[in-house]
Amino acid sequence: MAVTEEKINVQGMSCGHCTAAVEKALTALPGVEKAVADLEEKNVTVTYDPGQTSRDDIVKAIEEEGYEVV
Ligand SMILES: [Cu+2]
Repeated sequence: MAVTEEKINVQGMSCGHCTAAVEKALTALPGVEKAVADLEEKNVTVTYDPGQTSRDDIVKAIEEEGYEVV
């Protein structure tokens, strides 16, 4: 199965707990292999199978954690 890697800009992450929360929420989604949040760059790089999870699902999971996708 082909996976895709996408960098998503996230606003509101202010410490290591925030990046951990975002990473945890995303890796819990089906088809997400890897999620690496970068506090300084204010983004998260997600490696996922677009056949199982869409970008919209990812955005929704981030927003449900209380962060904003820009
Ligand atoms: Cu925090």
